[in-house]
Amino acid sequence: MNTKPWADQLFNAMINTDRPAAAVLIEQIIAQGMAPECLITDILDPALVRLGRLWGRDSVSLAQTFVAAKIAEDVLLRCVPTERATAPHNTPVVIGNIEDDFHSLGRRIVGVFLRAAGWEVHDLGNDVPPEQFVDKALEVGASVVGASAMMQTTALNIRKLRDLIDARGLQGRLKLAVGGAVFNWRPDLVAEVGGDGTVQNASGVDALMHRLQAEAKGEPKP
Ligand code: B12
Repeated sequence: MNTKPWADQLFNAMINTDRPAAAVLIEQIIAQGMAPECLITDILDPALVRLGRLWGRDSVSLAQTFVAAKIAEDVLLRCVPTERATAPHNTPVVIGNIEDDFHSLGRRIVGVFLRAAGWEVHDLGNDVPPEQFVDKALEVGASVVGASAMMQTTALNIRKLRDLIDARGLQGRLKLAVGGAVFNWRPDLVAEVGGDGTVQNASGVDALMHRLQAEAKGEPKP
C-alpha cells in the first residue's frame, strides 16, 4: 500500500489548519482497511516529521504547529486499539515526558503501542520530575521506566533521572529507556544522558521494553 499520498494530504490539512478535513481523511483511510497502528507510523509520523523540518526553517507558525498537534491528537484517539493485538501480560512499565518537556504526542503514541502489546502502562504525563519516575516504578514493581524528551535542553534533564536511579542503588534492576525526536537526530545523546536503550519510533518499543525487562531480571535475551 502506497501511503505517501495520504501522509501528504494529512500534512496539507495540518499546514492549512483544517482539522475537519483531517478528520474526514482519517475516516476515508480507515474505511480502506488500514490498520490503526500503520496509520500512526506510516501517515501521522511522516506528516509530523515533515512539519517539524519546516518549523526548523521558520516556515510554519506556532499556531499552525498547535493545530497540527490537535490533529495528531485526534488521529491518536481515533487509532487507540479497541482490541489488544496480543493477550495482555500486564507487566508494569512507567512512561512520562521528562521535567520541562511538554511534547506529549510521541509519548502518547508509545503508550498506545505498549498497551496494545499487553503492557500495564503507567503514564505520568508531561513535565515529570525524576523522583516521580522512580517512586512510581517502585510502587508498581516496574523494571523499566521510559523517559521521553523532544528538545536538547529537556533531554539533558534525563541525566538527573539516571543519577537518581544510581544513587538509590537501582542500576541494573531498573532500566532506563529514552526516546523522542532529539535522540533520533543525535544518537550519542542516549549514552550522554545514561539511557539503557532507545528506538526511533513506537513500532520498536515493545521489543525494546522486553529486552530491557529481561536484562533487569537477569534473564536470557528474548
Ligand atoms: C508538535 C511540536 C510541538 C507542539 C507539541 C504538542 C504536543 N502536545 O506534543 C507544541 C506547539 C506545544 C510545541 C512546543 C514547543 N516546541 Co516543539 N515541536 C513540535 C514538533 C513539530 C513535532 C514533535 C512531535 O510531536 N513529533 C511527532 C512524534 C510522533 O514523534 P516523536 O516525538 O519523535 O516520537 C516518536 C519517537 O521519537 C519515539 N519516542 C518518543 N518518546 C519516546 C520515549 C521512549 C521511552 C521511547 C523508547 C521512544 C519514544 O516514539 C514516538 C512515536 O513513534 C517538533 C519538530 C520535530 N522535528 O520533532 C518541534 C520541536 C521539538 N519543538 C521545539 C521547540 C523549540 C518548542 C518550543 C520551545 C517552542 C516555543 N517557542 O515555545 C515549545 C516548548 C515546549 C516544551 N517545553 O516542551 C524544537 C526543539 C529544538 C531543539 N533542538 O531542542 C523542535 C525540534 C522544532 C524546531 N526544529 O525548532 N512543539
